[in-house]
Amino acid sequence: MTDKLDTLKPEFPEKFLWGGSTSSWQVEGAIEEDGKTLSLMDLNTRKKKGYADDTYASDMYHHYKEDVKLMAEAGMTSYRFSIAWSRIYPTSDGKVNKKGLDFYNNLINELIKYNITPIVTIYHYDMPVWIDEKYDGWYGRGIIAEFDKYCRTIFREFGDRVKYWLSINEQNMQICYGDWLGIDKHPDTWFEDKWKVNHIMNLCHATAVVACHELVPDGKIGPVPGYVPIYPYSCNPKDQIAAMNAEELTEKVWCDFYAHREYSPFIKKYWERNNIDPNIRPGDMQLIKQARIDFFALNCYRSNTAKYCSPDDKAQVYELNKSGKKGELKFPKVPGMYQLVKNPYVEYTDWDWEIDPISIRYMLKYVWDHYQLPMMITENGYGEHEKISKDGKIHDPNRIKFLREQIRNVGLAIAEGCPVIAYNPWTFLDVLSTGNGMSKRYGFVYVNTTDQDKLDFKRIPKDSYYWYQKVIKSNGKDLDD
Ligand code: BGP
Repeated sequence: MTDKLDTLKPEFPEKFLWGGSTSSWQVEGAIEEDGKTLSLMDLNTRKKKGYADDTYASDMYHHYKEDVKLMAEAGMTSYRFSIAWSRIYPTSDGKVNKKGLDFYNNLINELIKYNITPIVTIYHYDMPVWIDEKYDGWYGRGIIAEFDKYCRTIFREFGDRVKYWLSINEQNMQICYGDWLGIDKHPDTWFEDKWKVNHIMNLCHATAVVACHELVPDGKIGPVPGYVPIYPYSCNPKDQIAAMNAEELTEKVWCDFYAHREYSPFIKKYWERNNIDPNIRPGDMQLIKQARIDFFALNCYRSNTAKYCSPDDKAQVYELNKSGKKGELKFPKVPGMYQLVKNPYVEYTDWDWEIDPISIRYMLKYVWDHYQLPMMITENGYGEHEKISKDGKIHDPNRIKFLREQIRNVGLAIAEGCPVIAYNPWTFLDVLSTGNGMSKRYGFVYVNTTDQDKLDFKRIPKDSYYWYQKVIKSNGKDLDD
């Protein structure tokens, strides 16, 4: 395993933040309570057969005090969560919803009471329906001014206590897998449209960065790419170029943009070759140039492996495993660029995700080498089908094994000189999975609700909760069971 790879020992700095991560639509519930209106995610989860809808999710809206207490008892020193835009601005009339602000003020105050540092995502997939109807969502430039207004409101309201801000969750994944994450409205033209949508997202990211630095004293802000390190399948030089192509088109294009505040030569040439016009207008690049990020927040669950794909090959879209039965995932083929393939050196989860703890170390080293910015882990975790055992407990040895090796590799990256501020695995408590509702659980704490039955939302700490408590107490030194 990884500890035999070399003689290094994992290290974690003093005051390292040990936390957990969630997002509003996956955890809160109360989707039409206290003035909140619906988001597209609220509508989507209802449409997907077999998935729990998020009317209740984990009902954190009503359990937040109990949940924060559990975080504190675990010893957590950070909590990464997102704000639901449609709780703050529920309609197009421009009026802020006081009760929405109250909910997040109360949550933040509760965290501060226990010395838990809030890390707040501004946007985590939950587009307000009214924005979509009025401006065509991410397709129209009208969203930019509304996003700016929303950001300024939350920075003014919470910026005295929230110093770490995250702009848009996994923008790269939203663009790469637009159909899955619900932003691709016209599949026939998505190949070109996605770069226009991406540019609008970039402008929103930039307004958030600029406004944060203007309004939050000592505020720091960064993007949250979804990061899947790509290995070449073999030492065939063609596989190496394929891996670099895959890396560019799924993550590097975004990371380069955030760090350098301009589009990379790679993507400009790609647009040129493919006759793509991302619709960059006068003034756009000036705004982008001002958006100097403070750190990278990184979500990392797995790795991918890339192989040469001939230009004459047939294209295949990425079909994710939506059932949790091994073997359903179909890897993509992008003729002339790359294809992804199974990695014979790693094991796979029931959802065909690579179990590869070294990937997180690789990512931290890669991002540090390329951009020299501090980093924090905002997602990393192990999804599993889970039930309460006969003894009333939840035994999750696979999660402990997975996280232990991931944490060890974060510590090894730190020992090699990578500045990492925080580790916030997905998730603190069971939340709705983006693809699989409550059938795919990630939490340290079990929430008693299923896709079929609402039940009582009772919180039951799993074995991994007590294990993580020890890890935190020893500042990452004690990783054993
Ligand atoms: C990330 C998202 C999260 C979360 C996680 C796990 O990409 O930011 O919102 O859902 O993936 O994915 P899933 O729930 O599909 O297993």
